[in-house]
Amino acid sequence: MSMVRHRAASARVVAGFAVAATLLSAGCSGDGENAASTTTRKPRPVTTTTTQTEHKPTDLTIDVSGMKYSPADVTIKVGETVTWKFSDKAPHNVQGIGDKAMGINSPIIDKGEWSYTFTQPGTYRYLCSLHPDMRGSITVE
Ligand SMILES: [Cu+2]
Repeated sequence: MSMVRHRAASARVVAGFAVAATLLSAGCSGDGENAASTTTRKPRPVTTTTTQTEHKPTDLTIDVSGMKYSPADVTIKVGETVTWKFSDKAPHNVQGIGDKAMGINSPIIDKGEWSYTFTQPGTYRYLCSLHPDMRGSITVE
């Protein structure tokens, strides 16, 4: 009896496998369940890894304060996400320069953050449209 309860609990841990396990135990209450229980253990590490990948908010943070972006010129890898953290007395934005950087276009932000994920290699220049002397570049390798 206690063995049956244990098997049900481990099936619930792996959500993706739970449906199959439930169907299996509904149709068969014999020794066949032991095989299902062994299989259930394998997906667990995979599920954990997926969760860690999703919890990747930013790869690089650029501070927007003192009327400048710092660091102003950075190099990242394809697929990485840059977050601009706005904390200046004046509001600013991040606006791409040229066709290539057209997708880079944040709202004007007083306090807060804005992120952009770079999926194509190249060099992207940007400025603050309110203070065009504020400039930066992202090189994506
Ligand atoms: Cu500005």
